[in-house]
Amino acid sequence: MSTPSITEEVRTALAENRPVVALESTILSHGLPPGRNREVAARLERVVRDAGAVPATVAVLGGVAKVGLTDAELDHVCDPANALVKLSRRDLGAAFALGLDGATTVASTSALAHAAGVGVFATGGLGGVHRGARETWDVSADLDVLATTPVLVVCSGVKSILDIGATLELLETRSVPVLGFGTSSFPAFYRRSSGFDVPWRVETAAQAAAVVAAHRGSVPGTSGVLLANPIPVEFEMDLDLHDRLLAEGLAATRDVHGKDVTPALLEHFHTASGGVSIDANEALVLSNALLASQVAVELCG
Ligand code: PSU
Ligand code: MN
Repeated sequence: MSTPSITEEVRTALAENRPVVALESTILSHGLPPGRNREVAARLERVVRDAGAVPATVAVLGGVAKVGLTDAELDHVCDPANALVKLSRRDLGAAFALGLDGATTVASTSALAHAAGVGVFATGGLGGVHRGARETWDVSADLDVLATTPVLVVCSGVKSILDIGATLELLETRSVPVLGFGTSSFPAFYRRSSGFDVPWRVETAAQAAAVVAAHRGSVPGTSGVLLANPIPVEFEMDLDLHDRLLAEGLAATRDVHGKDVTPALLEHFHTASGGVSIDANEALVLSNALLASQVAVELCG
């Protein structure tokens, strides 16, 4: 892969071994409503800076992979009039060659961050194995990229719209270590616990950083690490509301396929919850950006 276009600020930080945190753009273009997405983009960058790291939001603009976006570029990514396409890792070559504007998922953000030399990445929810994957084969490329790309991904687990047990099994098969942050249960995005255990639990950012450093330094292979951080308690979604939205969302998107599935489900949650899910989504992604920054700081220490 040709080297992405890296902003001066990010390039300098990397050269000086200062902490950098990658952020994805699909959550902005396809995961949050217009207006709110731009506010969240700004808050995410602020959280990272306040924690002593440099934010590097990733997107493809005019066929060029960007690691670090200017304010004007963030405006562009967040404006629905620009209709950014959702780009997973396999779509990057097409986007480059055709000169497209696109938003990057966990898979493509991880790949581009790694290519730029950024090893820590914060997001909301990871893609995973969809319910019914036995028939549809719908398994997010996020899992495959995490298995082959040495980045730390900090997220709030995966949504219960997915088959969480199968997702965790696949992460085990593909040798991706999963750490629970202050929890022994894998989080389920809007809910703090999925009921499935995590293999490892860490209590502090320093501990998480020590695991990442040991994994990178002394374990053969090239997989990433998943650090699963539960949604802040005060934003955890009420269980009944959650279960209702989930049942309705799965029914409403039965005929949606491919890369449209995840955005359609998110849209349903946001509309049907009257915005509760948007507040939850923002709270957890900000919390993940903070934790990722703290780990990035430790890794540079
Ligand atoms: N899960 C969420 N919010 C999101 C996504 C997933 O709760 O915004 C986005 C991420 O960018 C993730 C992508 O990488 O969806 C996964 O899409 P798919 O299932 O099509 O691989
Ligand atoms: Mn899919």
